[in-house]
Amino acid sequence: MADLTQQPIDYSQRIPNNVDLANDRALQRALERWQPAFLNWWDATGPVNTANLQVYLRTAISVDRDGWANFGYVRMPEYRWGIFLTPRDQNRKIHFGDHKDEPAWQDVPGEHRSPLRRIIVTQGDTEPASVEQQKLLGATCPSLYDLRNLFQVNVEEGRHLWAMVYLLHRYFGRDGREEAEALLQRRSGDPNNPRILTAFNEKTSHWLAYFMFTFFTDRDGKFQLAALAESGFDPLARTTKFMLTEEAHHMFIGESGIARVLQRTCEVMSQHKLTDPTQVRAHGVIDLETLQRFVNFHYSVTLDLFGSEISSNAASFYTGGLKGRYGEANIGDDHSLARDGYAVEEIADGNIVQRQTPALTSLNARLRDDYTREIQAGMDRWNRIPERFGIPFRVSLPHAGFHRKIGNFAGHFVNPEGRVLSREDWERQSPGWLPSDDDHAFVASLMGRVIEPGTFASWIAPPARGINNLPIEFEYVRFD
Ligand code: BYC
Repeated sequence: MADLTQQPIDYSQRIPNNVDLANDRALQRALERWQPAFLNWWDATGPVNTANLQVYLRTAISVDRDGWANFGYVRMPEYRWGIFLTPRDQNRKIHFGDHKDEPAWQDVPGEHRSPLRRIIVTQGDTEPASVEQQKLLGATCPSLYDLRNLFQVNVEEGRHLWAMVYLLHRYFGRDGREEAEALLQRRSGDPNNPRILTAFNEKTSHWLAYFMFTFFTDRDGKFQLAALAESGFDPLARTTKFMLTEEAHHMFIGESGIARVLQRTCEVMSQHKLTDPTQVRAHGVIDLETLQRFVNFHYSVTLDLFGSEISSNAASFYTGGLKGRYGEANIGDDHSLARDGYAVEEIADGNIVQRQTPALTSLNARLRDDYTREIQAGMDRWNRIPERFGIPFRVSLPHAGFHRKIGNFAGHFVNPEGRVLSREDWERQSPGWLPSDDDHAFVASLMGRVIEPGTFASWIAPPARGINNLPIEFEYVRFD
């Protein structure tokens, strides 16, 4: 039986935590110096005009599987960002790579210091980036329910930044502190000091993009965090495990958000017997063709977040015991991958072909394929909506090679069906596959600020139920 030691979350401290911060004065002081910089960053780049709002938010009160969340009204700047790790299992072993069966590390092994720091910084960088991307959305919320969910995501992404900053300060000395500062200095979309990964420099300028982002990109977060939750570096595994419990709600917002858009569009199409997208738009809802173009964009941009299909970085993260596979513990092999292969697609002589590659170097491709399976399942659920209305349209995923900037397909022109095109053909046809300025302008024109409790914008159906079993018309945000 594993011996689980756990500190309860201590909210009496300036930085709530369950890592016994009070007993490490130097670390506590360093983090207390970082805290005002974080709050300044939140003020400058977090959700606008929220200082006086009271939002019905959940806050972590325990890291137990059941009931970690406490719901109540919180003034946004008074949200208690803190440091929460799942309990330590004293007997935990590394279960893959060259260090398999050795006890999990409680400190950073010197040889793995630099790649670990890099993984933690890359992960940490995405969290504030997403808050920056979503900064203006509150001004055009389709309902109080949605506004509350947006702010819940924003504060939790802020907390995920804290999670990575704790690791940097606690385990990486001066370099870690410098990286923690740099995390507050880079800005999404800033050409002079951008966020690290491309998708986090794209704009999230309206709620359709936001729902797509939470469906597609937050789910990359889930898969990357799950791979890090396997890490031999135990503090990283424990902190990402707790982050995953928060991530589920973010992905729910995306999946249910798009489902509600589909529902509303299909209602209008069916009621007025419409198929022509121009007519659908004239009724103030988002036509299915536009929705498909946004799917094409967000899926392809998110696939780039998995890195190159073939990556020696990924191989050495695995053999080093730093980053595992999705569901590593449940995979029935020897967890070394030394002799295994994996089929990866690439382009040869103008065609997409499958090539057997070493399983170790194709770990990014494998994680991406695991991700795609889950995304496809979500889309199958979406497609039940037009089916119920007798509408033949089905949303579909473009081929993995479509519109890619990283990996085997970068520099090639692949259509959504997976056919390799010439540059000229791509330039002629691709405007029909990706959201145009006009699509963005149309979607933006539908956005307005709906803040009457229980009321929803015309382009989106209400959710099936409210938050924490409360009615849909509950006052989720108070404007005092
Ligand atoms: N953009 O060997 P490669 C989340 C660079 S989302 C720009 O293919 P590797 C969240 C790469 O740095 C999850 N550059 O890649 C969601 C390298 O550069 P150098 C975030 C890129 O290292 C929503 C070169 O290309 N977490 O949590 O195997 C809201 C070749 O790299 C990109 C993580 O990503 C790109 N997309 O894998 C909030 C986990 N991709 O060294 C939050 C931590 C690659 O040649 N990160 N490059 O200069 C990792 O595990 C790895 O860094 C990656 C890349 C999987 C991202």
